Amino acid sequence: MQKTEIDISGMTCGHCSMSVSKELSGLHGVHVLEVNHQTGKALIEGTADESELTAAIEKAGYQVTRFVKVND
Ligand SMILES: [Cu+2]
Repeated sequence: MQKTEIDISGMTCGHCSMSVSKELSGLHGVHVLEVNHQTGKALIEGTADESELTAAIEKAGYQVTRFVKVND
C-alpha cells in the first residue's frame, strides 16, 4: 500500500505528535504508522488527498512543509 511521509513543522513534544496522530487517524482510508516530534515527520499508509492531510494537520495546530511518497 502507498505510504507517505509528511514533514511537519511546529511539533515540540509527545503531546504534539499525539494531536497530529489523532487528527490523521480520523481521516477515512488513512492508517497512521508513526508520528515523531523529534524528526518532525509523520508516516502514513493509505490514500488521502494532500489537501485533506494538510487540513487535518492544520486543525491540530501545525504546518505541513513537505509530502514525500515512499515506495516499498
Ligand atoms: Cu507538544
